[in-house]
Formats: sequence, structure tokens, C-alpha cells
Amino acid sequence: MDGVTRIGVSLDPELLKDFDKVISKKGYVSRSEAIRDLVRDSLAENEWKNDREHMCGVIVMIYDHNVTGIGEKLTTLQHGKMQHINTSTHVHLDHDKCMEVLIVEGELGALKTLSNDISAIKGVLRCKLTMASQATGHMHHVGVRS
Ligand code: NI
Repeated sequence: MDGVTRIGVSLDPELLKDFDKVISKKGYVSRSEAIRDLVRDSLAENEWKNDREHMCGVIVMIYDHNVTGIGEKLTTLQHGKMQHINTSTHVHLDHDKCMEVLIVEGELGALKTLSNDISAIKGVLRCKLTMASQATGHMHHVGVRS
């Protein structure tokens, strides 16, 4: 590989054994590849600690559509925060449960608030915010749920 700097890492044998076990389960072909991913994850997580950082990511929620008023509450909330919601997809999981995925962008603090507000709605069974990357703030709005 061009343009890489090689570093030596000292690990005690037990730690290395555990590490090798985990990375082989995950399907890594080399330690270098696994370490690169760990470093990237660690740097990304650090970005997620700064609430002023402009980020993009996804909110995944599961809810019970039978709960009175839940559809309207979710729609009203999302329309109020549409500047942060790039797009949304709804999947009917079974007779009672729906999954909705929102692609979101904005200051991390605002995205956390949006996710917490969704979690607080009665009938929302799970809601998880995952950050993907720092964002430029120029994501295109291709549509929001009506
Ligand atoms: Ni549904």
C-alpha cells in the first residue's frame, strides 16, 4: 500500500490472543486492517462527543402503530424538525409493529434531541441514533414524509 506509515505496536501475549480471536470472528484478514478500523471508530466516536459538530447519520425506530395518536405525534414532530431530516422510510414489520428509518443531519446536539423526543413518545419501543460521519451541511433534501 502506498502512502502509509508503518508503526510497531507492543501488546502482551494474552491481549494479542484475545484480539486475534475477535478479529478472526469478524472476518478480518489482517491485524492491520482491524487496527485501522478501530482507530477510525475511535476518532469518529470522539467527534460524536462534540454537540456542536455538524454530523450526518440515521435514526432507527420501532413503534406500535396501534397506540392512540402515535402516527400523528411522529409526523408532527418530524415536520417540526424537517431541517434535520433528509429522508424517511417506513417499513411495516408485522401486524402491530412499524420500523421507520430517518436519514438525519445537523448539529449533533440537535440530532440527539430529535432522537430523545422520538423515544419519549408513548408506543415507541426502540429508537437509536447512529452517527455515520461529519457532514458538510450540504446534504440534499430529497423528501420528507407527508
Ligand atoms: Ni407500518
